[in-house]
Formats: sequence, structure tokens, C-alpha cells
Amino acid sequence: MKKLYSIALAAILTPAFAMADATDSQYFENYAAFQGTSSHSGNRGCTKLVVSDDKGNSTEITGPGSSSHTIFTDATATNTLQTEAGATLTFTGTSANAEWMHNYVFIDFGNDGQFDVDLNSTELNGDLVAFTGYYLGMKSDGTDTADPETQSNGSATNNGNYWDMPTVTLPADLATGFYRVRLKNDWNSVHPYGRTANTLVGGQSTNAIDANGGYIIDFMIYVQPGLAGVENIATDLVEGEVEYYNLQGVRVAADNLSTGIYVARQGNKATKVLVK
Ligand SMILES: [Ca+2]
Repeated sequence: MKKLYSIALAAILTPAFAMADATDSQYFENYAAFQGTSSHSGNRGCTKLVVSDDKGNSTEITGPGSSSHTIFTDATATNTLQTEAGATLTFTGTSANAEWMHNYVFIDFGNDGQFDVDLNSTELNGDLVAFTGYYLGMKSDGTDTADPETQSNGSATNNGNYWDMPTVTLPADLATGFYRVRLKNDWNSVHPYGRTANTLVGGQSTNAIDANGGYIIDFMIYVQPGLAGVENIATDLVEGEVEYYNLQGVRVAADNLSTGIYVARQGNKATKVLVK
């Protein structure tokens, strides 16, 4: 009887739950994002996000608004930026108050359903491709991390306007396809979920994304192959004649096009075409 009693007692003392940890999968899987509304009184938020590339493409996303705004905006069904491998993306936005917060940009390169990042690194890594500030050094009184001073590209953090932010150049060999992108506005946190009591690391304390009036916007990009080889196409075509070139700059007979992306050139005009 004593032995049975001992086993039962051990079972009772085993915790039925585990303490939350910033690296818990529930804060990463399935593009997890904080759900709730801003409780900040300072008119923070965003009414419009514009993402452009250096190839003439752009997409304009309706933001969550400001003052009591929803933290998370899922624009993946409405906004896809058509762009190219090797293109450079620029992020601009309209915010009534763009002070004392930081922007973070993630791209799920592996299409594995989560934005991968090392929370303890203050450098770009994994799916984190740009930020306006991340610092894990402490305030002098030790109550929280101190204000970041450096952007991911090495330039100084602009504490008066977080839209003064680094561009993002896509890898030149990035595979053709769709990728999910997240722009997160938060205070000194690279956690893609948003800064909350459950996602703090190092000496971080409080300053949750809802209390600070931050926001998270997800959208898509569609990446086509880079067109660097197209520059080698001859330009002495007879006007009106349409010729097709593959992405290596090699001409392909119009009646011999297989599935893929080509450049159609007519006179001095060239357009990309997708043959299905
Ligand atoms: Ca990923």
C-alpha cells in the first residue's frame, strides 16, 4: 500500500503545464501573430503601407489605422507584389505618429509556415531581412533593454520616423514562386509574433506591442527569375516583328515555346510573358 501511495503522490506533483517561453513553437508556427487591439493613446498605427521594387513594381496595402487599431492585418489574399530575384524592395508608409517604434521585415524564404529568427542575435539572420533597431543592452537602472541606436544596415536609428528604414535586396538566386512577407512595427523586439509577456528575451521587460500601439502586416510577393541575362539580347530587330528570348537571352522560335517565362521583344519594347 505504501508503494502505491508514493506513485500517486508523484503524479499529483508533476506540473500539468509548462511555463511559456519566447521560443515556444506556438509563437512561431502557422505565421503566429498577436491578436488584439492597440491600447496606446498616442495615435500610433499605420493607414497605408507601400512596398515597391527597383523594377517599377509596387503594391499598396491598407493599414490597420491608428488609435485602438487591430494589431494584425492579413493582406496575403489582397496584396501580392510581383517582383524578381535580385530586386531591391523599399518600404514606405503613412503613420500619424512614426516616433519611438521600430520596423522589422521578415520573408519566409523556406515557405515552412514560420518566420525563423534567432531572438538572441542583434544581426540579420534567418528570415529577418531588415530592422530599424534591435538592442539587448540594458538601461542604466536595469529595468528593461535600452533604446536601440542602429539599423540593420549599420546606419543610425531615426527615432523620429521609423519609415526611414533599410531596403531589402532579394537573393539573386531566389527560386521562382510565392513568399509570405511580414512587416512588424514594435518596440525593440525581433519576435515575429510581437512583443508580449510570453515572447520576451534577454533582459526585456514589458513594452508589449498592444500597449505600445504597434502593428503587424502580412502580404505576399511573387518572385520571377532575375532578368540580368536579358541585356544581351540584340536590339536590331525590325519594328513590328515579335521575337521571344529565354531568361538566358537566347532567342526561341515563337512556335517552339515550352512552359516558362520569356521576354517578348517588339521593336524597342520588351515585356515579360508567361507561357503555360
Ligand atoms: Ca521560414
